[in-house]
Amino acid sequence: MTDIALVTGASSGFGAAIARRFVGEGRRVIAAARRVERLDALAAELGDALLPLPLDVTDAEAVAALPGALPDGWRDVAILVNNAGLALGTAPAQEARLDEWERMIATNVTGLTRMTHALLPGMVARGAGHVVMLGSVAANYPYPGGNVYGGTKAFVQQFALGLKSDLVGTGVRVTDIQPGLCGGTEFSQVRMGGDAAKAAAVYAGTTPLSADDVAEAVSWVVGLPANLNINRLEMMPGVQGAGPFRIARD
Ligand code: NDP
Ligand code: 8X3
Repeated sequence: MTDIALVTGASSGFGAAIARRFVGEGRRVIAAARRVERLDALAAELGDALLPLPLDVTDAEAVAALPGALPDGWRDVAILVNNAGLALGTAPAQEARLDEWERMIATNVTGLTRMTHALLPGMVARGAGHVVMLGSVAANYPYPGGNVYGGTKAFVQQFALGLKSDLVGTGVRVTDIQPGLCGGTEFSQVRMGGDAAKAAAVYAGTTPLSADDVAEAVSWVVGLPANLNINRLEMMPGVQGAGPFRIARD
């Protein structure tokens, strides 16, 4: 019996790369996202080992019903990858849009929390499982315009550590993967409201991480012996580092 992984946000970027990597390693993957045609394309590429699952993680009822709604043979989810998430905007807090802040919280915090709440009891009952979060370096290092996005990822980090504490002795592992600058996904397109030039400028003149780098990290943490839990894994490209404090002078 192969492990079943449920990956949220599998229609793009990290989620699609993780789904491909897991299927390549012999796992079966439930690929969840809102853009069903993307998931269908992934299923056409990867075959029966991938089950497309139309899901909006901000839909409380759909997430709560998920464990019972999965088809027979797909219910024993051993690995949950809480990857669905987004940043919206780079404006300073005093100029930011409240609806964008609320959408980041609804997806990155509330959606991720509900997914975990829905699938964790099954893992504990089976005495094995792994919850992998896609956090960010933004949890650890503030930067101008990162305000609520960084706040959501700080929640993810502390939630993951809290889960780890609760789950001691249950056989369920928890890991927060914290990537830095990563190109080749739709993250910056989404953040810049679809402005392709602004999104491209984020990576201009750099060699950032790739989605495959992140998938490799996820694959590594879940493939480790069951007695070994990586709590947090922070990863940056060589071209990135933390900046200094900002000081306004007269
Ligand atoms: P992408 O924009 O390429 O992918 C985001 C995925 O999330 C999409 O598949 C999207 O699918 C899904 N998603 C968004 N909202 C929802 C929702 N309400 N319900 C279900 N799925 C949703 O971004 P990345 O792959 O780059 O990012 C993935 C994760 O990694 C995010 O949590 C992000 O914060 C984090 N991250 C990204 C970094 C980067 O530099 N790229 C660095 C560090 C962390 P759909 O629209 O089809 O629903
Ligand atoms: C995405 C990485 O540095 O843009 O989480 O916040 S960063």
